[in-house]
Amino acid sequence: MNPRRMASLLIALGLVAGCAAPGTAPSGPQAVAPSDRRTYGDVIIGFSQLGAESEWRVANTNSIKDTAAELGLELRFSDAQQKQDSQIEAVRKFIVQKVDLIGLSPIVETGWDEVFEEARAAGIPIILVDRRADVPEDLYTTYLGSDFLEEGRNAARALVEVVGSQAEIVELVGTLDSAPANDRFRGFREVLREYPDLHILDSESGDFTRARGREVMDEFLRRHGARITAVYAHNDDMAVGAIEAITAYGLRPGVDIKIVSVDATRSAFEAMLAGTLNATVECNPLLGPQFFELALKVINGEAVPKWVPSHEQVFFPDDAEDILPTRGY
Ligand code: GYE
Repeated sequence: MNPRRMASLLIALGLVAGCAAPGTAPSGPQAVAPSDRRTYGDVIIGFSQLGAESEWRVANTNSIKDTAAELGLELRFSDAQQKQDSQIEAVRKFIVQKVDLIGLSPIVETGWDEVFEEARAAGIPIILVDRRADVPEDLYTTYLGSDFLEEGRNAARALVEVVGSQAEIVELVGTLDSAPANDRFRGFREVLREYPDLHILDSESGDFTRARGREVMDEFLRRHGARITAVYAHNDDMAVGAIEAITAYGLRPGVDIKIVSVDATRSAFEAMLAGTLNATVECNPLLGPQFFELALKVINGEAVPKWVPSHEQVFFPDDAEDILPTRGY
């Protein structure tokens, strides 16, 4: 095993260990008698998706819709197009429609208490999918999603692998007040504390989109020019935008400016093969099967853990050729 692969494996193991974190106590109402058990064919599930801002999100939506179709269950799907108000409206509609359970991927962490209380008063359980909401734990049944803090730490560890212990970093932050942006920001800094010569020169939101990633990177280059030696992007779409900006500026992405990002989409593997991206931290969007399995358990009153974390890895260019053909997103 080459040293890169070994490092990648160790990082992945660290991530798995990091997943045994808080809030794993089982929760759930009384289990129903076996004869009354519901099956996929007779439940209605509402899902409020936050938007379609990234490749990750498109894969996530497809996973939810395709799995529902395979299982033969009725899915009411709503796309909020990046607006929290539309998500709140969708949840209220699902309550009126008396769906059996609501899945929600909250665009931001705060501002959910009232509508979650309404769902609880109507006896409709909520499962948080992908992103957490900052509400009391009894207002949702479980959270299915990644350990974003660990992803931030892994991005920093990967950056150290790539640049050594010295760099002038600019950071493309995800959507402000979203759980992944908050945690990827914090986790990265936790590890950076051990490296006094890794400096964050600048940090700004690119809203998880390729277009904004490019604009913000243009701005960083105007401000700091060739002083920048590394980019940390909170997702691959913004990293791809940054690659475009760096190329247009006349520097070589992946060479003059090293880049580490999060998600591990097909575009990230393609960029690593082209030599323009130096590492990507996996964040798994294919949550459909796990979500509906959890949903049915909850509807049938079975206990589920308070957090179901996804298992994820870190990939470097050495891995790209082997992994790209197997990538499902
Ligand atoms: O990393 C990013 C997307 O919430 C984990 O949202 C998700 C993030 C993902 O737009 O690409």
